[in-house]
Amino acid sequence: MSNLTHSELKITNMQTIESNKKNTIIENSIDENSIDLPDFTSDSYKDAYSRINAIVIEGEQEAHDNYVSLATLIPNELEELTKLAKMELKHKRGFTACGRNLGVQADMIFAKEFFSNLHGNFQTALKDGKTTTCLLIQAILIEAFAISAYHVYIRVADPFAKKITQGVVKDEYLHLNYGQEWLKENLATCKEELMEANKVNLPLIKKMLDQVAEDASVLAMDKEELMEEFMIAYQDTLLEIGLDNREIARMAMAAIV
Ligand code: PL3
Ligand code: FE2
Ligand code: FE2
Repeated sequence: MSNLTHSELKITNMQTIESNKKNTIIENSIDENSIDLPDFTSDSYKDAYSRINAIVIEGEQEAHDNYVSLATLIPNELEELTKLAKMELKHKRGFTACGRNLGVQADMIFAKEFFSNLHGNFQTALKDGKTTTCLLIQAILIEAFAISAYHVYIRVADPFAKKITQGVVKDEYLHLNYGQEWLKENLATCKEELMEANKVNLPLIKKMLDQVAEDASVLAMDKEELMEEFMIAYQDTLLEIGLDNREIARMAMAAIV
């Protein structure tokens, strides 16, 4: 595997200068790091990647469009929202490069369909001027989904994609934080809408997770881990917004339907 070549080279160099004991430690740590890493060149990997990569590319494009739309609902924050939207296009370019690097053609038709329900709900809320619902869908649910998935992916990604994804995930926290702070400030007036939007859209996130699980497992991403990471990110955010444990538990239960 190409990511081992550099490390193996390093060992060869070190063997001439380091003690045997030290080399054993270095070799063990390399074994641990490379354990369970998939073969990035296999047909099965590339086939699964053609859908996962498309989902991420489509997700980043839709995130861009959603922040541009949000600026029409929160016009006094046009500048900030434009900044977030621009980051999403940069993410899209990054993940497009990841697919190109592996020689994979992204299945964009599959990805559009994957997002269609959530996309529809965002568009309806936008038309009705429901800022809270739009923010919950994009800045909380989608961003928490992205953050959790990217974290799990970073552990098993090829070296090129790993670097890109590490850069992206830092930005996604800023996006999640944006939604979190707006909802926190407006909690007194938006709680009811927040609960309703969660009830409708959290089950969609769960469904999307179920749908992506099989392809993700080919990329060595574990479904349980994806779900755990998502729930941790989501619960943390709701707590920061100012909801209490009982309200959060009630909201999380919406996923079990
Ligand atoms: C928000 O800025 C972007 C939203 C993107 C949605 C992400 C969905 C993640 C699905 C699982 C992907 C695993 C990561 C693989 C990266 C090539
Ligand atoms: Fe993004
Ligand atoms: Fe984002």
